[in-house]
Amino acid sequence: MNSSDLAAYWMPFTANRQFKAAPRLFVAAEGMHFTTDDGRRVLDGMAGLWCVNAGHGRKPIVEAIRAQAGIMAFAPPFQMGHPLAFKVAQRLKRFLPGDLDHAFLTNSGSESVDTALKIALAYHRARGESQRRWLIGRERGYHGANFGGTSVGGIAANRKAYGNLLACVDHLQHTHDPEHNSYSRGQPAWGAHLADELETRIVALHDAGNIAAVIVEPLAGSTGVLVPPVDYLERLRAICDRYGILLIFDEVITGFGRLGSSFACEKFSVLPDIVCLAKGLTNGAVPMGAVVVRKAIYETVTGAAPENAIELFHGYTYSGHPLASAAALATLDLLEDEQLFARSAELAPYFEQAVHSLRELPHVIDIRNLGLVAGIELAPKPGQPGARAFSVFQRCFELGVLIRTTGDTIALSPPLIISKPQIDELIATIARVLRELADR
Ligand code: PXG
Repeated sequence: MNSSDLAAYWMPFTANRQFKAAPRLFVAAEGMHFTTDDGRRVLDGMAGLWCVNAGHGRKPIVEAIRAQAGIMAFAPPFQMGHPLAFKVAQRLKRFLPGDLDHAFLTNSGSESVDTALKIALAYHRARGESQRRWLIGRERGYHGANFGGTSVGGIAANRKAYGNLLACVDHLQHTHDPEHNSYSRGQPAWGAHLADELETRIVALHDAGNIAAVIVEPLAGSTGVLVPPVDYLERLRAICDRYGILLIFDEVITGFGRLGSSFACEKFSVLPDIVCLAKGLTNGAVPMGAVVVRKAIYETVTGAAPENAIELFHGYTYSGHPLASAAALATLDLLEDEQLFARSAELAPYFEQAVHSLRELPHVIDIRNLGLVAGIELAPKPGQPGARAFSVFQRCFELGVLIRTTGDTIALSPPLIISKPQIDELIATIARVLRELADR
C-alpha cells in the first residue's frame, strides 16, 4: 500500500504520521504467528492486543462464525432474542465464581465498563439510595476509551484532551512503588495498606453514603503491568463490604486464563459485585464484551420496575450479536477442551524465569509478572518518554517478534498456546535488542 492508500484511515492510539511514513501491516495470522504484507512471519508476544488467548485462526471458532453468518447474521436485541446470546450468558455464569449469575452483553471492554458504571448507579437508585453517585477509580488504571471509563481511568494522557469528564469521580493511589516492590516475582509483598486509603481518605472525604462503586483492574495491564500486592484486593473487598460500596473488577485483560486461572477473581479468591469482560471472550475474532453481575444486583434493578416495563434503559444494537455469540461459545469450548487455563498456570513459572533473566540487561529498571503476563520497564531517554521502549518494539518487529510497549514498559502477554521454545525466542529477541541499543 502506498502512502495515499493509508491517508484516509485515522488510526486509534497510534502515531498516525509516523506510522504512515513507515507502515507495519499484518495480512494473515495462524497459531502463534502473524504474517506481514511482505511475507514475514512474526511471533505474537501480545495475543494480538491481550485478546487472542487461544492463538490465531483457530478452526472451531472460524467455523462457528462462518456457519452462523449463513444462518442468521443479525437479530434485533431489544424486545427480541436469539438462542446463542442466552447460551453465552449461561456459559459465563458457569465460568464465573459465586453468584455472578447474570450477563449483560456489549461489544467491547469500553462498553462493558460504561455499562458496569451505569448498572452500579441504577442499582443504588433501585434501592432508594440515588445519592450514591461517586465512582472511584485508581491512578494509572485503564478502563477503556468511553467517557465513563476515561473518567475513572487514571492515565493522564488519555484524559487531558477531554475536559471535565464525569463530575463525581475520585481515584485511589496506584500500587507501584519502585523502592518497595520492583523486581517482584508474582504478587509484591508490599502495598496491601494502599487499599486502606479507600476508607481513610475517600470515604472520609465523600462519605460512604455518596459512593456507588470502586472499579479496579485486578492487575493493571495497559499502564505497564502492575501486579496487585498480596492482600490488597482482599482489603478493598472488606472496605467495600463495610460501607455498601460495589466492587467492580475490570477483567478485560485478566479474564480467560491470562493469570493462570479462569479469572483474576478466582485466582485471588475475591468476589467482586460486577465483572467487566471483553477481549478473550471471543478470542478477539468478533468484537464482544460482557458485564457479569451478582444475583442481587440483577434482581434489585429488575425488581424495582413495574412488571411490563423496561428495567434498565441501556443497551447496544449489537448486544449479543449472533456472530459474536457464536464466536464466544466456540472460544469457551476451546478454552475448556484444551484446558488452556491450566496450561497458562503450568507455563507461568517458566515464563517468570525467562522474563526475569532480562534483569541485568541495558536500560532495564524493573520486571513484573504474574501468570502469562509480564512488564519489563526501561529507563526513559531523557526528555523523550516512551521513545526507548518504542525503538525496542520497532527492532523486535524487524526481527520477527511482536511486543507491546506502553510508556517505557514492554508488556508481554502471549497466547496461552505458546511453547517453551517460543518463550525462549521471545525473550532472546528482546535481550538481543536491548544489547544492540545499549548505547542509545
Ligand atoms: N478495560 C481494560 C482493563 C482494558 O485493558 C479496556 C477496558 C477497553 O477495551 P476495548 O475493547 O474497548 O478496547 C481495556 C483495553 C494497551 C492497550 O496498550 C490495552 C487495551 C486497549 C488498547 C491498548 O495495553 N485494553
